[in-house]
Amino acid sequence: MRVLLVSLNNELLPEPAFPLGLAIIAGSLAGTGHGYKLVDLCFTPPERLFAMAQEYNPDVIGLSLRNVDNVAYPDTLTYIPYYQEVVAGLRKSTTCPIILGGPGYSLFPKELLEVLDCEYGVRGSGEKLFPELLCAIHAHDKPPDSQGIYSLIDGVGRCGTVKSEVIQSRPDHSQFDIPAYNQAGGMVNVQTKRGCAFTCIYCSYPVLEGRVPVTRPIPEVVDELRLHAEQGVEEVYFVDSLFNHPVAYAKDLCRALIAANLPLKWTCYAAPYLFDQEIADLFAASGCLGVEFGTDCLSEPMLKSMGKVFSVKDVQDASDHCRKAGLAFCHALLLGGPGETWDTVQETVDNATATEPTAVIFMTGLRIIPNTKLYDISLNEGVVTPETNMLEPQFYLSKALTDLTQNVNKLSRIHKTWIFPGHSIRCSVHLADYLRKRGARGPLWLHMAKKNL
Ligand code: B12
Ligand code: SF4
Repeated sequence: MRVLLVSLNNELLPEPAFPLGLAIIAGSLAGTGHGYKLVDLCFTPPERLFAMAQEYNPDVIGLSLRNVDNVAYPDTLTYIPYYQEVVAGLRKSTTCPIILGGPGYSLFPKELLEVLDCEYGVRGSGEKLFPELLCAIHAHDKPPDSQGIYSLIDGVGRCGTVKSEVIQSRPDHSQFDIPAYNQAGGMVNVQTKRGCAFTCIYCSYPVLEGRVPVTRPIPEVVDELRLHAEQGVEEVYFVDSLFNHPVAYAKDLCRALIAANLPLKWTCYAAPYLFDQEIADLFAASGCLGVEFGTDCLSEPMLKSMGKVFSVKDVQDASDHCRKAGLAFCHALLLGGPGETWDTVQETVDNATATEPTAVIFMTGLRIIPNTKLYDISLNEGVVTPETNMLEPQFYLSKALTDLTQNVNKLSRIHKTWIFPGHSIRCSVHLADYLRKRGARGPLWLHMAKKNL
């Protein structure tokens, strides 16, 4: 069959995100006999996609939906109307079935099939299910009744927990414009594991990838990185939910990277938990430029309320270890959870400031995602009801946080290297362009100190 694969994401902030998931889907077609063409709407206007779809005349289209919205409050952005426009354009160019997939899709599998009026969806890891679904479509069979495949035509679709799955196909980058990502400050992405064992109340990552971390063989990861380095890639982002857990695996991977001596720099998400001096040193020695800690808050009662397993002291220690190792670090803060008051916010702000971070990403309001503990709390408190359309961005914000905008504006004037995405402060395409033109590469937060903003 002729398969048209499309990455719909065109969000440029905080940087263009290389669609690794779709590259893995493309890789899963190797040896299946299906041919494919790939269009990445990050750098291609939709009109070109429509023309190409008409010319290629695909038997099936696979759409990758990364983001549903920008999870930022109060300046919330939803991408659904744009997706509807793209699907409508494709429907004018072709008559073939459309399969949806990707992390955004996987959070709202039934809702998005309905809203976009597409035939099939694959929830969670797609590299095994997508070729299976193609086989079924080719044979005019009902799709396999597997947890993960949804169909409007055949009424298939079971909710349930996504199981962590080992990565089963190598990404195929051949039809992507990697130089365009480099030029726009993006990075090539690599995944070393799936799943997160922690239980933070709001988090969608275990919903998407499962609760048991499943790691890839280290030599396989190093081979993938070597291939990137040979093709001139200089910076890599590890897209793991948490790069530093399981700790022993992360340390072994760093040792393997040191031994491989690849000319690559990297950044990642990490937890400020069991982040000792040894791991900070290994990160630095293996090419790490900076670490984005999923800190969320720095007041003990709020850490507990958010389901965090670490303490304020753990965060202080992790920050010290980074500083000693020469690593840049940033705290991603998420304020406004159950029980938050301006006093607990102030405590977080004071403690975060004391760690002298390179930057802070300061988010207010928690996007409520179905199948999380926060969803249940929100139901109990009447923030949402079972009938609420959760595809429309719904946020939890503690009622005690009155005068949000004024207070955040005040904080932003004091903390010049802090970024406030939900308040559009130090987070704009204009600023990104400004920094990129001055040579900033990789995550923008690494460069916040470069200009008096
Ligand atoms: C790493 C990451 C980032 C990094 C990206 C760095 C980089 N250089 O790419 C940073 C921190 C910059 C970032 C930023 C943002 N992110 Co982010 N990010 C992630 C994360 C942790 C991993 C994404 C990833 O690459 N996964 C690895 C790949 C291999 O997996 P995958 O894409 O899911 O693909 C698999 C399946 O989905 C499926 N699949 C994928 N495509 C297709 C297509 C078809 C046809 C099929 C059948 C299957 C299929 O198969 C693939 C292989 O198994 C996810 C959470 C998560 N754990 O998934 C959030 C996530 C995707 N991000 C999210 C969001 C919202 C954002 C931001 C908008 C936040 C913001 N305001 O800044 C920005 C947008 C950036 C952009 N330009 O788009 C949300 C999206 C959901 C939503 N509510 O919309 C997520 C899910 C997290 C969340 N908060 O819930 N992000
Ligand atoms: S916030 Fe981080 S540590 Fe907590 S569940 Fe999500 S990915 Fe895991």
